[in-house]
Amino acid sequence: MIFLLSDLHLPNTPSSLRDRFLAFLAGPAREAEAVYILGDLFEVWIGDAEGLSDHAAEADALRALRDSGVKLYFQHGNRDFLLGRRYAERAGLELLADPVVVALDGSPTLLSHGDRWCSDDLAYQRWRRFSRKPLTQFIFRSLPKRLRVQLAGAARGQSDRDKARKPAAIMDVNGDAIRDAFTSSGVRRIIHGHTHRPARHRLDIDGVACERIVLADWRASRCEVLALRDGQFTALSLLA
Ligand SMILES: [Mn+2]
Repeated sequence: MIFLLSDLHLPNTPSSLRDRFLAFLAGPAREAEAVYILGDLFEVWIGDAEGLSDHAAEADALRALRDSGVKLYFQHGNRDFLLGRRYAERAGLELLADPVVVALDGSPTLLSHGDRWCSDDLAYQRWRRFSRKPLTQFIFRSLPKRLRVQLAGAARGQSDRDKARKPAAIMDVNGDAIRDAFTSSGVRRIIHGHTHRPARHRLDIDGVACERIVLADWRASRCEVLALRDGQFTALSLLA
């Protein structure tokens, strides 16, 4: 069995979502061959030093799961793109490129956080390019913690205001971007998160039946992971 999840947006304060994630790692995840985390596991990430202290519980639980033989993969989201090697090594996470093709149950599958395909949102794509530059990240990392906290808060505030203001359609993936992703990668299946629009979309790409699966974001009323077993996808709810 393989589990895929994204967009948990775990805060660095006590939260039922964090408890449910830890319970998942100690429980159902133990049955898996691999767990793929497709970004935005954490709500905010200003650096690994802070992450190692704020999210020590998650690092310990992930590490224990990895040590039990479950492979753990992590792709960066737009909230936790600064998660680095230090935290990844401590937690036993293998960092994946975005996008990346992996064989899931023998079927090549393109995995991504998904924000790259929201290409109608030009302002967001500008921010994305800027924030992913090595120089930007180098400068950010060298700032004092107080300033990094402030900047991360400002970026989140801007993103929340934008979300309230922008038409819903531009915050979804762009159809042409998805078509390009299918044709350039040659896969028949894409799995991503980010848009908070969980669904399974069937598409016809140049006469080939393809599928795009969107993972569910977590909230108090919905904590679910996608399970893949014997070629079948099912959503597993973690609300007891
Ligand atoms: Mn996201």
